[in-house]
Amino acid sequence: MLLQNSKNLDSKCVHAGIGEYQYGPVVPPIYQTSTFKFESAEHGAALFKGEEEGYIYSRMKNPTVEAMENAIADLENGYKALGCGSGMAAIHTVFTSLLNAGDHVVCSKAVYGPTATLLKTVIKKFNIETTFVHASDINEVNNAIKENTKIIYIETPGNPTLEITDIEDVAKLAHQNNAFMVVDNTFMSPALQRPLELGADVVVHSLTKFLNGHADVVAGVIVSKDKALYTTMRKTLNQIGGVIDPFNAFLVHRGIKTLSLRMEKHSKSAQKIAEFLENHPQVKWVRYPGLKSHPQYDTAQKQHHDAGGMISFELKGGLEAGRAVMNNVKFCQLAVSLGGVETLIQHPASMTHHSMGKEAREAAGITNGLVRLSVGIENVNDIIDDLNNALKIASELKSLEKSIA
Ligand code: LCS
Repeated sequence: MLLQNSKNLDSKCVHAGIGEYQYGPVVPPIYQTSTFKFESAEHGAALFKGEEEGYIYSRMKNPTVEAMENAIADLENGYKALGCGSGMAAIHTVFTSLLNAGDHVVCSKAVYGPTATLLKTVIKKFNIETTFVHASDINEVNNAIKENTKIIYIETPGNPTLEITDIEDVAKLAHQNNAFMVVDNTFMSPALQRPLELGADVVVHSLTKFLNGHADVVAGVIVSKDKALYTTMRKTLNQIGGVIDPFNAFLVHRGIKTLSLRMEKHSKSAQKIAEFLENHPQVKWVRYPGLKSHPQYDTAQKQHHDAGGMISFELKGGLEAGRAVMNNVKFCQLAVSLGGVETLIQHPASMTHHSMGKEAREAAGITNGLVRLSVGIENVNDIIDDLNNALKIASELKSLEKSIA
């Protein structure tokens, strides 16, 4: 059996996208070159005309980038993928490829802050309106659709509320209305959720997160279900120029080899931490797709292979108590981004989702007290002990305040 032919995800992660190279390396070489020599003037002309396959210039195509793209397309079960310079570059390329002036977008309220801001600012400038909905409610999505709706864009689970959308149901609705269904699959990765298999047309990722997994790259990807969508977006990306570079593509491809292993560990630890938080007297609520208390637990069970590494919670003391915890963790690190091997904690209202504005945050369910945790692959007891300790300090500070007052 060819290594690439295994249907098992853990094998796919190790071997996907790897081709044959000069000298037989088991790892794709880094083709750190901006341009490629032609055999002759006629050869160069044939490449530009598309009469022959080959490499011309690294904004258009590069073998190291292509290897990583093939790996992700294989994992997502898509036609082909396009590596981008960041997750935002990928999202921007999708919008500018598929939308025309006068079109309309339906977007879930639970999205990464800058995604909403991109639609409300840059995309809006081209006379394209967006309606934001709670996409977990299919009726809300249905009611928002207009004659000119061209894209239904969802992030599931959404950042940072972890609101979950039924991909299959929304994809059906999109297609009944001649719209494209685009899913940001960053929080789950193809190891835990494959939207194209559930009817989506396009998947985007911030590769900065779980797919790379090591907090050392900023990159993105677009995976298309068919050739027509891929060709359209490839042309746009080539014109916009927001491509990934070969070294970052190499690092992402290397990260993917351990994706299945990492996602298993992230999920196992996050489940334990979510249960610890849910049982802690100072915690007001916890959102985690693996908890029965999650409002869309049944949808999660249907479309996730495991529950992932992201948790959101709020303490009884709200913002002040949350800040006290963030300022007193010693093992978890206070930083934005997510999906790396190290545990990170952050405050969406004042950090990742600040650009959305208070009103949009409140509508999306991002309370001022919400704290987000990206669970790493360290020993879970170290993470729990750290949180427990920070929660204790936070409650002592509160009681001190009370005694002074
Ligand atoms: N999509 C999701 C779901 C994200 O969480 C992010 C970044 C992006 C797209 C954009 O990707 P980038 O351009 O950064 O590669 N999310 C971040 C976060 O929650 N904290 O810092 C970045």
